[in-house]
Amino acid sequence: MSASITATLRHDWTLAEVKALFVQPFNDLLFQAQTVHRAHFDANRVQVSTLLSIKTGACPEDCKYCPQSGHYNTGLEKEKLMEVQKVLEEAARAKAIGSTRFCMGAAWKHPSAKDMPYVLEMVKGVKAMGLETCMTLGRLDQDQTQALATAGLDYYNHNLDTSPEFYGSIITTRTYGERLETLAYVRESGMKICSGGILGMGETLDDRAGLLIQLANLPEHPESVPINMLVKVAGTPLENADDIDPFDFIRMLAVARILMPQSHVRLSAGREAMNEQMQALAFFAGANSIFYGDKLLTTANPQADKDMQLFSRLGILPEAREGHADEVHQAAIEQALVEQKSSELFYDAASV
Ligand code: SAM
Ligand code: DTB
Ligand code: SF4
Repeated sequence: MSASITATLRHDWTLAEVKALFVQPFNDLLFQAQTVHRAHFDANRVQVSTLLSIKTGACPEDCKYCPQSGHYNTGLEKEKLMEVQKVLEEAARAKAIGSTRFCMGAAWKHPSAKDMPYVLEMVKGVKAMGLETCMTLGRLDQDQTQALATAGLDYYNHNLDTSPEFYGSIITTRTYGERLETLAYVRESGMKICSGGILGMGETLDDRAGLLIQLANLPEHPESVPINMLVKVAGTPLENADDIDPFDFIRMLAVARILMPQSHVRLSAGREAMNEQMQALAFFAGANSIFYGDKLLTTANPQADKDMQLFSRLGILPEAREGHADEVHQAAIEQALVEQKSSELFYDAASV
C-alpha cells in the first residue's frame, strides 16, 4: 500500500471510488483496512463507552427503526427526564466497570428550554467524575450547542443514519439538511462529532457508500463514527427487515476505516446478534470502539464481563482516557476473568 493511502485525509470521495472499495475481494479489503488502521492507531486498543437513556419513549419523530418513536406501539414504557442525581449514579456505575465515556440519549426531536438546565447539570456532573461526556438529544440550535460546549460536553452524537437518497423512506419528520445543520453547529462550537448510521434497513450498496461519503466529505471527519446493525424491535415498521450478510456489515466497517483513518469507528448496536468471531473480524476491519454495559438505550447489549473476556481472549485492551492510567480497566478485566474462572469451577464441581 502506498504511503499516500495511509497518510492523507480526503474529503472528496466519489461514489465510484467507494463502491470499488466495497466490492473488492474480502481479504484485500480487510488487509487494506487493517493497514490503514495500524498507521493511525494501536490495533489492540478499543475505546469503551456506556449509554444511558435519560428520557425514554414517546418521541414525536417517526424513525422507522426506533423503538422510542411515539408513532409505533412497541410496548415501551415512556419515562420523563431522569433526575440529575440518578444519572450521576449510573455514570458512577459505568466508571466502575471501566468505561471512559458516558453517552446520554434523549428521545426528543430537540431539547426544550425547560429541560436544558438539567441537561447542562448532567454534563457538568459526569465530567467532574473524570468521564468523557457525550449526548444525543436530537436537533440543536446554535445557542443550545454553545451552552452544551460551555458546560463541558466532549461529544455530540447525531447520526445521518443512511444516504440522502434512502433517508426519506426511513424518516419523514426531520430532514437530512437539518441533521447536517446540527452537525455544523457542533463543529463550530468546538465539540467533537459522533455521527454514523444503521445497516439492515433495506438499503442498497449505493446507500451504504452514500452514507460514508456524506460523513467523509464533511469539512472535517467526525471523530467518532458509530455503525449500527439494526436491532429489530417488534412494533416498529422494520421489525421484519431481512438480515444483512455479516460479511457485508464487516465490509462497511472496513470501508469506514479506510475513508476516515483517524476516526474511531464504533461497532455499535446489534452486537447481541453477533457471535464472537464476527466481533473479532469487526476489530480486524478497524472498528476500535464499542458500547459497553448490558443495555444500549432501551435494548440489550452483551454483558460487560463477557466483553472483557472477549477482549482478553483477543489480547485487546480498553483504550485509556487521554492522560489517565489503565488501573480501572485492569481491575475490570481481572474481575471478569475471575468470574469466568469461578463459573468454570462451579461447572466442574457440579459435574462430579
Ligand atoms: N432522538 C435523538 C436522535 O435521534 O437524534 C437521539 C437518540 S436516537 C435513539 C440515536 C440513534 O440511535 C439513532 O440515530 C439511530 O441511529 C440509533 N438507533 C435507534 N434505534 C435503533 C435500532 N433499533 N437499531 C439500531 N440503531 C438504532
Ligand atoms: C448510536 O449510533 N447508537 C446508539 C447511540 N448512537 C445513541 C443507540 C443505539 C440504540 C439501539 C436501540 C435502543 O437500545 O433503543
Ligand atoms: Fe426519536 Fe431519536 Fe428514536 Fe428518531 S431515533 S424516533 S428522533 S429517539
